[in-house]
Amino acid sequence: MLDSHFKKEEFKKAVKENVKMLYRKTIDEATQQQIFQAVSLAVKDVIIDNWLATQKQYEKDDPKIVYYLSMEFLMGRALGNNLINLTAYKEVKEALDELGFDLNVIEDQEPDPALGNGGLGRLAACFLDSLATLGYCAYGCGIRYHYGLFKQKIEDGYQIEVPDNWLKDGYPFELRRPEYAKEVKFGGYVRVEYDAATGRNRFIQEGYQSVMAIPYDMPIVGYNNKIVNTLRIWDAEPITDFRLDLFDKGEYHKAVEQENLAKNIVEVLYPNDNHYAGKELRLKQQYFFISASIQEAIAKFKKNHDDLHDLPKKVTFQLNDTHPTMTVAELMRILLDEEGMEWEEAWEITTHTCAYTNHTIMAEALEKWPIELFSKLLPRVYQIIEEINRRFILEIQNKYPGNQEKIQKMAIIYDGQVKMAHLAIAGGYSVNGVARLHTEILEKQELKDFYEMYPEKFNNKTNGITQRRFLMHANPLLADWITDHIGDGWITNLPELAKLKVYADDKKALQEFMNIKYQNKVRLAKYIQEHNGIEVNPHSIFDVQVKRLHEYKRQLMNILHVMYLYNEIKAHPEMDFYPRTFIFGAKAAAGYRRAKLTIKLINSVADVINNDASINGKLKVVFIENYRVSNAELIFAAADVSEQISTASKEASGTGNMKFMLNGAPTLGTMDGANVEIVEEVGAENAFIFGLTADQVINYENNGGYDPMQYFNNDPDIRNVLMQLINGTYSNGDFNMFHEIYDSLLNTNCSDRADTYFILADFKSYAEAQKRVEAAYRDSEGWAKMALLNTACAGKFSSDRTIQQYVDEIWHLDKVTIED
Ligand code: H2P
Repeated sequence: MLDSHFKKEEFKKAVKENVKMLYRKTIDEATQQQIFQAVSLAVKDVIIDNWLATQKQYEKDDPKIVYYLSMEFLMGRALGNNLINLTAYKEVKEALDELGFDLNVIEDQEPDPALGNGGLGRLAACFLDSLATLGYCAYGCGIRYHYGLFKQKIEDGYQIEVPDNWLKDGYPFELRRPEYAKEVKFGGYVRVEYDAATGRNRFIQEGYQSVMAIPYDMPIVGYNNKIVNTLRIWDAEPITDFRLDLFDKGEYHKAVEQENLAKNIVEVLYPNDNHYAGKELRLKQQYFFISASIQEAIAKFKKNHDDLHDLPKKVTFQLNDTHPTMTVAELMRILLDEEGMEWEEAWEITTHTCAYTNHTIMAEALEKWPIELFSKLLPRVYQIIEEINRRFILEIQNKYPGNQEKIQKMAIIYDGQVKMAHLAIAGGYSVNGVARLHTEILEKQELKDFYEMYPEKFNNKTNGITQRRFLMHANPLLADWITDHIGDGWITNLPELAKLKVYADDKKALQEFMNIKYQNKVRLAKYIQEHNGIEVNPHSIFDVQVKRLHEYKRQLMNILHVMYLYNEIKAHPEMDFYPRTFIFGAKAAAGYRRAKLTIKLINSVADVINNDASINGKLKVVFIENYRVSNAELIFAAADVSEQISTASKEASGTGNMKFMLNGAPTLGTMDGANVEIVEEVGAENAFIFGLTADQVINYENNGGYDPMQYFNNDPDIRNVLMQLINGTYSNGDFNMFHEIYDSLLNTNCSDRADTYFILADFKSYAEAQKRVEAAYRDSEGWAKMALLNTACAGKFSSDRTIQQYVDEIWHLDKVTIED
């Protein structure tokens, strides 16, 4: 299956040569990091041949291109994944063995490129994998942040953020492409000039500052098909290192400013997904990468097409959330100002080229930029948005004559703010949600007015994940076992997993399946021992919640329930209790106080429980430090129970839920996001569902009537647990430490509605579902069957399926195969 020139002996030779060339060392003298670099370079060499061949094929076939525009790409490590997709993993492992190295250890040398916060960025990464594997021409476009998402350290139970200098040793899988550099302009003013020749005004931006956007390309290797696509991330450099002309004119200050602009703009990823903070630098980042990406896309199009009116036939810009919405205005600017088009024709092209994905209904995420900030930073782009808005309001008036309320609710510019979601909807041809329930909520609730106006634009694309990373790479034992039983078709056609269903009553198969789970639990237990110094029992139930820390995801409900269980065990020492290990992993946005306090609470509860010898290790709590793609892979493979417990209606889709399912962990969750579809696939009897429905939550939100105090007053278990937040049980007698959390639930002195996320309303039904989990786990054969059926029914949740739906229903791309 390997490229013929990718032979073991040659590969070993290449590694040795690379070590020599890069470090003037022999292989025995090199550090593991140096070996990683040398191995990666040898792998890159193979990739580059395929990359070239892919480019040639694209030039020949001229397929339609999708540009996936995203502020975030949470790629995770590339070496192992590239080897998997080159179908060279086992061979390279052997080759390295022969050289005396362990591939796993070498892989661990790679920094996790963490250019994203959570699900949104990881989805983008899975999509790139599927696009390449399915043979579609796609570019990911983003930012080459010098610092990715912070590294999390836990000190005294608190999260400490440490900068993630992922580029410090050099990243072997990137390629600097200065030949495609683009200038991006900020600030200044717009001079209008009448052009007698055309009879039109020309708009010229003057007095601006600018930076050069320099692309770095990363290869995206398709699975076993020789296709290599490109993730293009933009770095910023000053136009000239030292603007002597300005310096001479005494404008030293300006020259330095320009240099600083370049330095700051790509310095760091905002660690605040789902939360709009209104920072000027963030707006600069957005325009920076969008302007560079769109300029480059147009330049590329013009290289082999004469008529820009054909752009929608050949190009689609997919906007990953509203962060890249500037695309609409920037494309208009290029078509109007640089290509000399009339408004109507430019608008026609733009609205057939841009498409928008919504990832959340959380109001805090809605991007609204103050017009002063916006118009000062992007004067020409702002003018264009004003004109888009003027025309859009006319359209609304036309459709709803005299209806002022519609204008208030739908205008792009209103109340001194530019509303990015409205621009994205008006300026594109598609709006999609990321799970069926989420799309329904968008249509009926959040974006109702827009849905009524443009029903044809709305559609659903339920998220997916790539099985190449989250099964093949993450769980090689299970991957091999599956292939032994049903062949390897599942690697590119995940629904084939359904063939496993025939083993649901096969005792031997079930035992093998659970034995693999056990080995993965041992692997994770070792990691926990090494990283947390906590010993966990691999025979206990591994109950896992890993995801960004946010109140709506309700890590708090989980830990409150652990406190409740602990109370139960203490009160009834004789109680038959199946040993449990509750595992958490989560980063909290640096400025999100309550989320950070929840981390402290989890760690404090862990401290008390893990050190209480009287409970004989029946309960353990582990907070895994620095949750990220690489340790996620270990965690998913080892989980028994998948905690997906968001307040119904709040989690747009979730993708972790799919990764757990694929690895044979049943869902303990609410009917939220893609959980609904997971239950539909696997059957309600193979999941543990509890809690308010989305309709019930929305009803409370719209009509009131929820009173958490009632639960506090009427339920002694709940009261007991909440009192422990303020009586020092978990804070060495400090009554104040967790008071804020207590207040947030009961509103004794806090301003927002008490218990915004309905934790007390769902608590008992959650605890009851947890009891069902325990009972089910005791029946080991029944559990094994349930676990296996989860894997067998995960076929729908491949990002290959998601991407094929985007292609069929939104993008209409052409499939490409590489001719030998
Ligand atoms: C978000 C949503 C998830 C969704 C993901 C990808 C923003 O991710 O909340 O429900 O699955 O996008 O569409 P996250 O919360 O994990 O950062």
